[in-house]
Amino acid sequence: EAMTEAKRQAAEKAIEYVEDGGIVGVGTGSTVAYFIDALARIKDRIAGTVSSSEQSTRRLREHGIDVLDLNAVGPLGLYVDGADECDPHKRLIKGGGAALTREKILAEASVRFVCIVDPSKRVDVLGRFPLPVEVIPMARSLVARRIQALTDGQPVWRQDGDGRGVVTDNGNWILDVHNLRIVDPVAVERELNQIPGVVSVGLFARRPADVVIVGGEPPQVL
Ligand code: DER
Repeated sequence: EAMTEAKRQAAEKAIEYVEDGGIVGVGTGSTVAYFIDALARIKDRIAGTVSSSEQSTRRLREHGIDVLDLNAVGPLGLYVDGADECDPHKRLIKGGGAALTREKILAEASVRFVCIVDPSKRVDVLGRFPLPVEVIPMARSLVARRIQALTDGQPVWRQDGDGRGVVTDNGNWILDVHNLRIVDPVAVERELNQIPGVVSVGLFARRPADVVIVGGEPPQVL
């Protein structure tokens, strides 16, 4: 259907940003899955990748693409990842795939962050999508109380299909904060980041995307 085609179009356009001999930072999610499949077609042109999740690592390795340790490679020339929401300033909500912490680390390590989205991700104000927050398990109650005090949001612990709490690649839990209208994303990111027990917040505002590719015929580059 249309959005799937748009995800693929955005992902394939992102290949144009891959430098010969470069090491590519790879995000997580269904749009990035199309990017990984496209990257496989040019894998001999790159020196390898750094991955933001076990999920993406599996897909990369299935294609025979090298996955390297971030600590062994230094700054990345390029990071490609999806988003749950993108505002007009290229600030994002991410974390729908529970990989926000490693995604944010790779975005921070990258010179150019290229975000690939289908048109449904574009919003004027962030917050219709529940804001993911990664939380250290022993601080679950404290963090939920603090977020309720700080925002008029409704925090809900993310569960998998069987009603069990989702545990991230880092062994933490995810709190999805509903009903936020985030007019100042940098301030909200800073406020929530300071709560002891919060590992990371799914707001990419202090360090927004550098390029946003919106799938379509032709794809739109913002
Ligand atoms: O979890 C994430 O941050 C993903 O990048 C997510 O935001 C995008 O997932 P999708 O490409 O499957 O919509």
